[in-house]
Amino acid sequence: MPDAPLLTALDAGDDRADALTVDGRSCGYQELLGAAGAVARRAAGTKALAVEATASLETVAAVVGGLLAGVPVVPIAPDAGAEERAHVLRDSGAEVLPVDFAERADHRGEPAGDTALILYTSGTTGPPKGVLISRAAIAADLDALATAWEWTADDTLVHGLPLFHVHGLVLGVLGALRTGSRLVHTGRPLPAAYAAARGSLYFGVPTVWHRVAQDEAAARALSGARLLVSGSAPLPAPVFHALHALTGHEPVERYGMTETLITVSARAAGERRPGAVGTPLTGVSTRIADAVDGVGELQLKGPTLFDGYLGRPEATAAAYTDDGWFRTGDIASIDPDGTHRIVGRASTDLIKSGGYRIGAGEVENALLAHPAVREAAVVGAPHADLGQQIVAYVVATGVSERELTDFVAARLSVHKRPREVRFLAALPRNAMGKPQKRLLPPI
Ligand code: MLC
Ligand code: AMP
Repeated sequence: MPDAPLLTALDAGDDRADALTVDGRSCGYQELLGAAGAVARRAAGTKALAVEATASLETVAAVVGGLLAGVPVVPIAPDAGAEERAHVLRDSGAEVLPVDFAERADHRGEPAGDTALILYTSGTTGPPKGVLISRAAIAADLDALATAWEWTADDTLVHGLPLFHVHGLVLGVLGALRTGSRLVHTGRPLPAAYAAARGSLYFGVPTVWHRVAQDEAAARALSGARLLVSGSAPLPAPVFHALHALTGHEPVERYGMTETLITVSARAAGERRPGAVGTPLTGVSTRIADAVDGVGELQLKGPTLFDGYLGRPEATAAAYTDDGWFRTGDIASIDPDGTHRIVGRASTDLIKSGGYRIGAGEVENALLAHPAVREAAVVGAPHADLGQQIVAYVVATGVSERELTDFVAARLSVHKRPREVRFLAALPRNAMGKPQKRLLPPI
């Protein structure tokens, strides 16, 4: 498996001029290979390739170029602030290289490099960690998903998700280049753009599906699709039902993580239950640990798992049980017929907002870097559109909510900014002086 090429469709010789459309610009596989070849030549021999992951053909060419060169690709959120960007570049040693989509070079035949991607993702505390994702894991995941969703070269995949995470990049770009399906990336995941693309297979996070369900004309236009897929956060049952009513499709929900890729999914040919994420993909084993009434931590084994956190052996070891299962930190149950349900997270310090994973500690540290802030506690509050929204409780004087929000947006990235800031005289603490988030005033 590691020696087999990852982007099999690219080598298959198909050259539809519009095999790929990103934010309104189209190209065929030969053009993409040429532009990627030019990137690969430049990247050859570097430690890792940093890619400014805008929604553009340049990003796709850069990622494919890194893969052709056998150099790990490190996508960076285009709105990443100075602090976050510096951390990712320092930690990975990745180089930023110019990408010109008009350049062409021949550089075919993927080498058998191990690490395809290093994706940075937040933990409960500290700065984001680099997740090492191998070619073999990506290939195994995409093949299992192609089977589960009956995803083929006859599909047109449509989405508008960011290209620096598993959902938009691994499934949404590499998936198309492995299965050979046409790809239409809409630039942003707007309901009207999804409707106009007339695809067969659609990907979205629950926030996107919530917005589609609120735009009746856009939703009805999706009735001609084959499959609507939701993931990255729990799809609320009302959104499931609204999509069904408007599009005629029950959405397929699937569950994943940066560290594991997608591991559990409903099937194209199977039942789709609101509030459930289906059954394990081919090769994936699951168990519920320390279950109370059948509910406990979901643990996993399988070929799609990561190769560790870059340079953090202790964090990698802590992510596994003594008997070798990956600890997801998600709380789940399994129905008698094997259908999995994700019912929550073990730690409230990992927030999911709009499908983005955000560590409370990272936002707290950013707030504490502001000279006016003495104390900070960050939580995820339930939110109808975003799933959770980031709320910051701060002890601070002489600074406005807007200033603090902008400070975090500029230092980390826009999606990590608190959407609401509450000023307190002091944080609630226990006798040991530790802040007690559950005693914070309700939002
Ligand atoms: C607002 N803006 C600011 C700002 N406040 N800009 C600078 N500073 C500030 N203080 C601007 C933004 O630049 C943007 O401008 C606009 O406000 C809206 O930005 P937003 O608030 O971030 O958009 P929002 O509507 O909240 O986004 C919703 C969303 C997004 C669904 C589009 O959350 C999203 O793309 N989510 C996908 C996340 C994802 O792919 N996760 C997958 C993880 S992988 P402008 O002008 O640009 O509008 C994974 C594994 C798995 O989980 O299982 O899949
Ligand atoms: P990330 O590392 O950004 O990929 O986030 C992974 C987390 O997203 C998981 O640990 C889950 O908490 C959450 N997640 C992904 N898909 C689903 C889903 N279908 N239902 C509920 N939670 C999900």
